[in-house]
Amino acid sequence: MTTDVGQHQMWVAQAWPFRTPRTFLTSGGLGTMGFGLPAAIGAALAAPGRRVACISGDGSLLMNIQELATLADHHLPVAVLVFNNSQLGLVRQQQELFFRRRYEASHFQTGPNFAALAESFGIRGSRILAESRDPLGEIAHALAEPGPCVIDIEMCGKANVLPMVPPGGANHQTIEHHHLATA
Ligand SMILES: Cc1ncc(C[n+]2csc(CCOP(=O)(O)OP(=O)(O)O)c2C)c(N)n1
Repeated sequence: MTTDVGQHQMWVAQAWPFRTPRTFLTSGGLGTMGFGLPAAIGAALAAPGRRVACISGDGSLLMNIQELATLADHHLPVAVLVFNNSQLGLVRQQQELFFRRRYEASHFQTGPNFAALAESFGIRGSRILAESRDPLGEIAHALAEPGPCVIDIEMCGKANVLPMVPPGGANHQTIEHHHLATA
């Protein structure tokens, strides 16, 4: 499992049931957007035959989207799941919680169709819409086929990742609930 940087990364860290050491490749600390896809390619090359998932955000994936060509060239079993909220979600969350909802440059007005973009690189692409009645089933269906794929998953743009440590704060100042942050 690899990730990029943002809300999707925190959700993976908080919710994915990791069982084996060294199976979570993520760019923490001074986290670098664009890390996820090349890291997934590296993981797939290092562990032949194993399925690798890269969970990314619509902002982060665009930072190294050209690596879809490398993925296609090597035809590696990497599934890129885009948590697509049409936002730089973690930036939006911080503007909401710590900057009195002064939103600036955190909402995308224009975003690509990542499934079509994948197809243009010769990689299978699919799209899960917010109205889907069976998103997990659709994701499982897309993952069932071998080879590389990009699954563009439309997300709610209002969700916040909690708990979180506020910028400049220490771990004992972790925010657990939304109302604490906005009080
Ligand atoms: C190269 C780089 N530029 C800027 C940042 C600062 N930054 C951290 S998270 C984030 C937003 C990430 O947005 P997205 O990839 O869409 O993920 P989301 O938070 O929506 O899940 C930004 C701009 C960074 N970590 N790396």
